[in-house]
Amino acid sequence: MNGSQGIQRLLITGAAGQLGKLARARLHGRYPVLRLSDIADIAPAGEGEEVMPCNLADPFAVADLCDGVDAILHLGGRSTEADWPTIMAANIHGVVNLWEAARRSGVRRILFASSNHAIGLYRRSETIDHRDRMRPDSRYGVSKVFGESLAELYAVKHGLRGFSIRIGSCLPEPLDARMLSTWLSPDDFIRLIEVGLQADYVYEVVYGVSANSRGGWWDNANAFRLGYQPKDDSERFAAKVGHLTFDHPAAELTHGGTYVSAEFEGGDNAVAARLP
Ligand code: NAI
Ligand code: 15L
Repeated sequence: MNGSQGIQRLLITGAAGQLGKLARARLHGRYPVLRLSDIADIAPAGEGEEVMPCNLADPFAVADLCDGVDAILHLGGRSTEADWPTIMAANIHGVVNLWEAARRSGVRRILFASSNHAIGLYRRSETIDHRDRMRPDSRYGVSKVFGESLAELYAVKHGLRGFSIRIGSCLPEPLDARMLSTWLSPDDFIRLIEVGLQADYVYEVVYGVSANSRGGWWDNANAFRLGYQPKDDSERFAAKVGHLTFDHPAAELTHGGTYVSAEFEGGDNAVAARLP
């Protein structure tokens, strides 16, 4: 095996989305074929690319999508909080369909875009690693817990390598004080994807976060062990956004921020009583 682990065709789901467009641009030419898929419109295929529109909630379409694929970067689905039917279709039925089709097609590894909202209920005063139990902060976070569990099941029982990346906040710049701790730069995102596509593992959980001076919420030793070397630090944006905090204690106390405070029933006493 060379550095690309013999990957001939890499499927990127969510290719029309923010991270999908980034991955498409940055992984172009690294593998013989990028298969790009989304429910939304995608820019036409260029050299070394295939475009296959697909609703992940449709098992038959997903079966076709996985045919001939060696590895998957799974970015598709609902990327923020939503009602249950929306979450169920894209992030529950969608991942079941994808992993099952991947298993049947002989796909060898799937990188899963999980989220910090799978562990969003932890307090900022706590440092957690990949072994701490998941504590989702939203319906969206529950769907990421489900996806991680599914990935581990298929890795152990079926030999389909799984790499769950609990992404913090991946965008060009942090937008508020919380993101000074959760920021994942676009360059570090690609570095972590490369580790996931190349490293030797059965199933791993890593944090998608840069080398932020204000880190400390997530001990990312597991990612470093596998070869991740983040280079960016949010600190250069601190003066710009460091004063931007939230007005709800549940948001300000926790890793998940406003995903925790949204729909939080009860006042400050309830926050103190229910957030251990
Ligand atoms: P995005 O919302 O820009 O992209 C998601 C894409 O999935 C969209 O293009 C959408 O059309 C597609 N999609 C939604 N439902 C679908 C369905 N039923 N079938 C097929 N495609 C469907 O989100 P973004 O920011 O690019 O995130 C990518 C992944 O990374 C998501 O899974 C998100 O949960 C995860 N993530 C992203 C973070 C970030 O900071 N951008 C942080 C944590 C996790
Ligand atoms: C996520 O999971 C979302 O996909 C993204 O839009 C941000 O909200 C991010 O988490 C975050 O926590 O900043």
